[in-house]
Amino acid sequence: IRFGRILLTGAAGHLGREMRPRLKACCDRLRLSDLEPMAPATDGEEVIVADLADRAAVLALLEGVDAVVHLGGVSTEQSWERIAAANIHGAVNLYEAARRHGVRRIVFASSNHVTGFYRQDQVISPRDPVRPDGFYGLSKAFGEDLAQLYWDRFGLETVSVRIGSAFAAPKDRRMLATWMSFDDTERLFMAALTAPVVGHSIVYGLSDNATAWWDNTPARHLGYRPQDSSEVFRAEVEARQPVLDREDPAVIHQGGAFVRTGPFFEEA
Ligand code: NAI
Ligand code: 15L
Repeated sequence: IRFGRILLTGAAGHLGREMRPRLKACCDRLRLSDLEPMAPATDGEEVIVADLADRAAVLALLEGVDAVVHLGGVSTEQSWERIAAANIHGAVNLYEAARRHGVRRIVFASSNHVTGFYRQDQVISPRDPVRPDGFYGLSKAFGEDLAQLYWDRFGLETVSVRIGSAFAAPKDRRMLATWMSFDDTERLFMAALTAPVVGHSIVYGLSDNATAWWDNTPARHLGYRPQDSSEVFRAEVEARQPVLDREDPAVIHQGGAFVRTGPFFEEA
């Protein structure tokens, strides 16, 4: 499948920069947007600086768009005000603009922090109840509910990808379970964009890691087949982090350090 115009939000970010050339390869025009400056547009690209919290700007941004890969937003635990502006108001602005412009499908970068308070000895699936580990995870849970609402009421399809840790390599022992390579991220986004019927589907974003806490069976219809594994990094990662404090909530829970960081603690 080749797309007409895809909108990539969060294009100045870490994952956005990685996905830019990969998405460009599957569409005629790639519209790139972020709050921050981006590399200038090349052939077939459009670059638009916009704040997701700005309703009018987001309405204009979605004009002529066929599908969206929505990576834009606050990506860590920060003040509620910043999270609410980008991930709550920004998400509502995006979905409402997408509905008004007849966009068919959105791939939403949700996060494993939607279920960060499950323990690392539990294997969960997208059907288990959410257990956000902070305001950030809570805002992503809101984004998933928003996607469900826009599917149920308006037939706007979404794949919510609860990304684990999408980095060049796992940074610590936890990420041996949560890691998703950039190539697998591309495979998962492509599967989410092209699967014939998705409604609102939720899938965890991880590679074919030897240890994993997430069972993606309910999302098998997407046809995502990860090709990479964190196992090649295990020896090096375990040597770098030889001892784990088993009393530490960050070691016990799937969300890692997110379960004990954030504005709650800054105010204490
Ligand atoms: P990032 O923080 O590098 O990129 C996010 C981008 O969104 C930034 O360029 C930022 O300027 C932009 N942004 C923030 N607020 C905005 C606003 N109000 N209006 C317009 N743009 C705004 O994060 P990263 O790692 O690239 O992640 C991309 C997405 O994937 C994020 O939504 C993040 O929550 C999600 N995610 C990423 C994971 C990872 O391992 N990289 C794991 C789980 C989720
Ligand atoms: C996320 O949601 C963050 O955006 C990312 O920076 C990582 O920390 C990731 O989760 C993770 O859980 O490793």
